[in-house]
Amino acid sequence: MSTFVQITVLMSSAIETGFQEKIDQDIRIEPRDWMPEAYRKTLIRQISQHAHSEIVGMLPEANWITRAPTLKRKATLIAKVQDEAGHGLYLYSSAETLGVSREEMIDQLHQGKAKYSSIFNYPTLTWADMGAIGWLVDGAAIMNQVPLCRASYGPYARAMVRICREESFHQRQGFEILLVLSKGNEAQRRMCQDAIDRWWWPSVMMFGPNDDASPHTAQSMRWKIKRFTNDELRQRFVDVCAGQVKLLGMHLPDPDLVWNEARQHYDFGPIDWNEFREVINGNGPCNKERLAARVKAHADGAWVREAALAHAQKNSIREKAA
Ligand code: FAQ
Repeated sequence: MSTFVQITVLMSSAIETGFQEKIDQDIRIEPRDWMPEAYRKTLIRQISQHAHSEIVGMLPEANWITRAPTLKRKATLIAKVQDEAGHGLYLYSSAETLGVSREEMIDQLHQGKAKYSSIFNYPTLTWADMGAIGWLVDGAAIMNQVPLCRASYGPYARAMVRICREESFHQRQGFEILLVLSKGNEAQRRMCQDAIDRWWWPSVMMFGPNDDASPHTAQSMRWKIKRFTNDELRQRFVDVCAGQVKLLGMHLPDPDLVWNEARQHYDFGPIDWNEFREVINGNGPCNKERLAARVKAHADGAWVREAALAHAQKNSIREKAA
């Protein structure tokens, strides 16, 4: 090895050590800081998947805006769906600071190359599903996302602060929908239990594969992108929901769910990882419908983007002339 190559190797390993030391000291990494290519790619992968999830996640709930039972419920649901759009936009902006364009990310989604959360490939069959999504899906999202407010990458962590505040409101509105149904008549109580039965296991799967089958967790923990493992967060979620479901007078559809005094946690039954794999590989109940709806919405919105661009260009010409 030539002296020049040796010096270059030594310098880059010193830079890499310095980077990890910053992470270990909880110093935030900002867009202009040096970062290993793998760190940048991991963040682009996770943040863009997260952004896509927020955007595709609008579809199952949007389905019920026209059928919400009261005007107040309709207004709340519209606000919630709009919040999810906002979350998607903050997250795309945050990913853009890593050098990827929004168009590239959206293209990857539309071509079926980028993942989004498995949960949004399930259908919303009744009004109670709006409650179950808020309570369980937003509940799982918060459990996973509050630690992301302390992620090592500044723009991601800062975006997560506002997102988590809004998700917290979403979770409560969902629980309240179920609470009202749980105090209703026999048909309403059945609808409530049925929604919990259908959304429980897909929500448990949202946390991703078990730690020993998760290719990214160990490195993401070293880089403090993730602060807890998939299984740690899943366990917390099960523990919280096992308590909350009692307030509804309902049950979680898991005969193996039992408090384990020694572990100080709930034990729970096996997860159907085959179903999870099918869903993330594009074969869930609604994958094709969701992607087609996204592609159509993007094409239908082309004139808005063109008009906004033309307006911005016109303004900039006027400003220069003034
Ligand atoms: N669905 O090694 P890991 C929301 C993939 S937002 C699909 O464990 P990682 C708000 C994973 O990407 C919900 N794919 O990976 C809302 C990887 O594939 P790749 C979204 C999944 O990244 C509520 C492979 O499996 N939240 O709900 C899933 O370390 C209501 C191996 O997995 C976020 O995105 C899954 N569930 O950990 C909106 C939070 N799980 O890329 C509307 C940020 C895993 O190698 C209505 N993301 N995979 O091809 C994260 O925290 C992490 O990315 C995990 C996965 C925990 C999701």
